Amino acid sequence: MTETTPLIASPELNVEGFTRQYLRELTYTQGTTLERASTNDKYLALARTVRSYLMSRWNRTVTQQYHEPARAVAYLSAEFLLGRQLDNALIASGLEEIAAEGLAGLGLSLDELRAAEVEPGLGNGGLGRLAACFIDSLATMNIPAIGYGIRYEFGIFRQTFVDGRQVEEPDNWLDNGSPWEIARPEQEVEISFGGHTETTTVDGVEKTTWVPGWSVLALPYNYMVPGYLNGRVNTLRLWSARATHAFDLKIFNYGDYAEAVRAQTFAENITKVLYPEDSTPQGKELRLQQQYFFVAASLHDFVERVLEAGFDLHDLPERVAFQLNDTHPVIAIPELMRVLVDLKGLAWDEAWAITQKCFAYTCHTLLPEALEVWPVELMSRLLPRHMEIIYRINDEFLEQVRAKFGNDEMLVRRMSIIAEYPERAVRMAYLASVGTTKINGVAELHSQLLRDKVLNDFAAFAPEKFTNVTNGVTPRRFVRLANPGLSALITEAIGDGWVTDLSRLSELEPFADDAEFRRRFREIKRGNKDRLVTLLKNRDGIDIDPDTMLDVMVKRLHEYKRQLLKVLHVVSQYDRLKSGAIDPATTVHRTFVFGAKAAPGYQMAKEIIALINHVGARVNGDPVVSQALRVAFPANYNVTVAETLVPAADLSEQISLAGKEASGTGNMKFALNGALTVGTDDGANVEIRQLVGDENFFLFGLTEPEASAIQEAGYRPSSYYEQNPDLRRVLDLIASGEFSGGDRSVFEPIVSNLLHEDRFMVLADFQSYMDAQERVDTYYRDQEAWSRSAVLNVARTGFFSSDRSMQDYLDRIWHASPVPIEG
Ligand code: GL4
Repeated sequence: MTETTPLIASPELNVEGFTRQYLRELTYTQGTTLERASTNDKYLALARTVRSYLMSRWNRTVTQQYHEPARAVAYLSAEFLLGRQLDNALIASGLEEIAAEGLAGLGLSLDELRAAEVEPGLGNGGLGRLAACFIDSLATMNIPAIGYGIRYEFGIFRQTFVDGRQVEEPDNWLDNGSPWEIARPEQEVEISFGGHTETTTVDGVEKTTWVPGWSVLALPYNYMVPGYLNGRVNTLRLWSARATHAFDLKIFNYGDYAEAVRAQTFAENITKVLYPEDSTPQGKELRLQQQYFFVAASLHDFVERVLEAGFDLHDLPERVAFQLNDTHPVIAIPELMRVLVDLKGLAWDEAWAITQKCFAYTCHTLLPEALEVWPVELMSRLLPRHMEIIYRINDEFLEQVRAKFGNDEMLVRRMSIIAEYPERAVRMAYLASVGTTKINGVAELHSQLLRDKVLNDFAAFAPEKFTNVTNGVTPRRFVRLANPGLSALITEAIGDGWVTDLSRLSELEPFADDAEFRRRFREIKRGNKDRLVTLLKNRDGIDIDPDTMLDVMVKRLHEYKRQLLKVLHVVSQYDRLKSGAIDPATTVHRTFVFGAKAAPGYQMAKEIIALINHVGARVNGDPVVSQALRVAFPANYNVTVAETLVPAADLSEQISLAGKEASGTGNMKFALNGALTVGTDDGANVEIRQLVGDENFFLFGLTEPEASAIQEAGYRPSSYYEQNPDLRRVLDLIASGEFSGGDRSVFEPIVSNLLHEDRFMVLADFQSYMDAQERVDTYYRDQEAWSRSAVLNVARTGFFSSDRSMQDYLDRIWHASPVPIEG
């Protein structure tokens, strides 16, 4: 492709240029005046102004990509939890100060307009946020990459509390306009479902075709993914469902207008809403439709581009690495086979070799219930051709298993992609293991447990496929933007190279022993707490005291993460303060901050939310206890809140049962911002502790082998209750109705579950956790020692940059290289 568009210069990168462009956007795109404009008008004009600075880079990147022979990374993910776009675009374009000054010149405040942005909540939690960090890093590292996902009309629900209980409200994030996306209706793709297959013999060769029953259109929306000050702007392409025109027309011709509109709605349902379960999929038909919908559209999109650029499909593995973000996009494997064999006429074996080389799979869980499984009945009805392809993949795979291990039918049954019980179903993690070149876990311990437990047969069959890539977080959003004070201090000490090379934080190490540096570090932490005070006051009407230790547990509400263990600690402190066992005047004052959404159908999680809120109300309302303790549980925790909360935290709670949290990424964000961690030996906590050192980390709890051994021997939680008087007091207090207005029935299910089942061993770890919290208090009294440890946490956790994660993927899995943008 030759570029014929004359180069339109970007607006000038100075205050005059910015102001001119801003007024242009306000006048000609928003159609208003400075005097009349609403806050939303002013925000939209600002977003478009910033976007205009990145537009020519975006065009240049896309054009160059068409010609490039380089291997591209295509990251397939059902979730991208992007967070607000404006700030990131401002720093990526170098406009931060210019914009602030330009707006001030017009009597506007950048901070105020910033606050008008509604974040796109197109993910549930860590998995979706990880995808967003990864595409940021790929752009910053100059890797030709594209993200493919779903443009949900409603993202993760908005959480509110009514009487302390979670109530979900729709997240209509598109309502006020969406200045960061560009629709490309001319590039829409038709995606089919249902129907049946037909096999015919042509010249002695059998050929199967799919005769689908219905179809919808996938309409792409492009989002910019700007690299940090490097001239590259990659693309995130999110698909939205529309009814096909043909479908409409047919019904319109019958004169049934209402029916035609209904069909439209039916089609658009596919991308209507993000499923709000994190780690506990519900196996809903619409979810499989979503998965196939975005994956088929994305493969088509990429394959057609490769063909248009004149490449041969046999070379597809040299053109692309498709990364499957968990099992959600795994239906891409049979889909690529269908495209290559049925549509492009390649022989099966040839197509299979290509497919395996193109795909790699990341597993993000250890919970058996999180591994997606689709009933054969459903798969056959919705995707009959794919079901046939999966059967053939499975038959050939099981032949190889027999060839390698002999006729061990138990093993064959265990490894079959098709489960037989409790119903015939496709195990997507197994399909992913068979159809890819590489399988990775997301932290060392997790990858080890994948090999040893979850996928052990597959690891025995193809050990070379298994690898680890420890997760990371983007330092642009989670340090540079979220913590401007600390960023400036770091830059003053070691220069600004750390923003794109976070390993350089190690140069801060000597400053841990510098009293003046520590003092400034504390001053910044205190300033960050003040920012949080303002946020919680304005957003939630919550008052917190910035002079207390900020003890934070924010993450999805899940039993394995053990918010309950944290509650038991709060209740224990409440009890000791009330009974006079500790003195509110002399004890360390803490504010416990919780943030957590529960999947709407997850009853126990919702009960735990109610318990936290009820305990919080009691603690905060008690004249004695509240002198020393307060609980803050702002509703609707999201990326935006995290950006203010994380830099303010003193203590990071990472207290999952060992062997259950695949990695965690919040743990990294807190450590990088100078919070100390109280944590179990789980997920990436293991690596954090190894890096920061035992003396700068509060470790507690069973190890994974210990927990497994107890479970195997028969775990009896009530024995801990019987033997530990402190634990007994805490559970009895909850059971007594102390936190439920005297009503003993309210939290009975929680207490009874702990005593009789306690799947995640809260009671087993209770005492060890209490002891760790004692150590926290003691250490916190020595502010010099504490801030020394905090600085060392920052200096030693540069490893957890998502740039490093991306480099590991590049070296171990993708084998793609950077391509600088010219011009
Ligand atoms: C998760 C894991 O639970 C979490 O530990 C991990 O950090 C994250 C990203 O790898 O993926 N898996 C699922 S499902 N949701 C997650 O957040």
